[in-house]
Amino acid sequence: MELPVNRFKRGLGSGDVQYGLWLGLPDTSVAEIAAGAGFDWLLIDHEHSPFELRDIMAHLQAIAPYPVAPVVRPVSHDSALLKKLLDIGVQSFLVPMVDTAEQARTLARTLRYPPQGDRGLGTSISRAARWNRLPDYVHRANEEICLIVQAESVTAMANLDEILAVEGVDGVFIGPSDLAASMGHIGDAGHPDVAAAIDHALAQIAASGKHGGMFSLDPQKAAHYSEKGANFLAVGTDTTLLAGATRALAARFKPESHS
Ligand code: 3PY
Ligand code: MG
Repeated sequence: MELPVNRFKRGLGSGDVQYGLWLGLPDTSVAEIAAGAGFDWLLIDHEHSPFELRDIMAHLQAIAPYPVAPVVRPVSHDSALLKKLLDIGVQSFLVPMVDTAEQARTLARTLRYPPQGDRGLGTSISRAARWNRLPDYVHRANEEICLIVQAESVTAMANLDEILAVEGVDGVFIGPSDLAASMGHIGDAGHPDVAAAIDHALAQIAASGKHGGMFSLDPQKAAHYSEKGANFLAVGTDTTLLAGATRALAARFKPESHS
C-alpha cells in the first residue's frame, strides 16, 4: 500500500491552472456527482457549511475513486481540529482568516510531524496512515501536505509579503467577500477598490513564486484572475448550481412565480 499522492499539490506544480468546485452540501452523492464532473479539485467547506468531522471523512471516501483532489477548509486554526483532519486523511488545507506571518507559521508547524512541525502521532487509529498499513507514513506524510492560507482582510493584505515568506505555506487564496467587508464594502466584492486590491495581491503572490488562488462564480472574472497570476480558481459551488438549475427549470413551467 502506497502513501496517496497529493494530486492538488502536484497539479499546482504542473503550471496548468487548477479549477475547483466548492462543496457546501454534506451529502456523499453530491460529492460523487461533483467528483465525476472533471474538476481538478473539490473544496469541502467546514467553515461555512454544515459538515461535521465524519461528514468530511465520508466526502473523502466518496471522492477517493475519482481523479480529483479534495481540499478542506477548516472552520478554525485550532490545532486539535487540524490534528483530527490530518488523521482522517486530509492532505490539502485552505485555512481561512490568516492575517499574520505568525499565524501562518503556527499553521505550517501544526500540519507537519517533527522535526518540521509538532503534529501528534496516532497512526494505528488513523485513516491517513491506513491504520499502520503504510509503513513509511510518519516519514513521508509531510511531503504530501499542502497549506494554502486565506488572505481576506486589510491586515492580511498589509502583511502579505511576510505571510508569503513563511516556509511551509504553499500558497495564498484571496477571499473576496471577507476582504470586501474588511475594506468597508460588505456585499460588494466588485467594488473598484476591492478589485484593485485583489489584482495587486495576485501579482504579489505570483512574484513570490508561491501559488495564488481566487474564488469567482463569473467565468470572465475567473479568466481575468488567471491572467493576473492566479493558478488555482474556485469557479462554482454545488449550492449555487443547484439553486440556479432548479430555479430555471421551475421558471420554465411557472414563470409567474419568478416575476
Ligand atoms: C471569501 O470570499 O471571503 C471566501 O472566503 C471565499 O471566497
Ligand atoms: Mg472568507
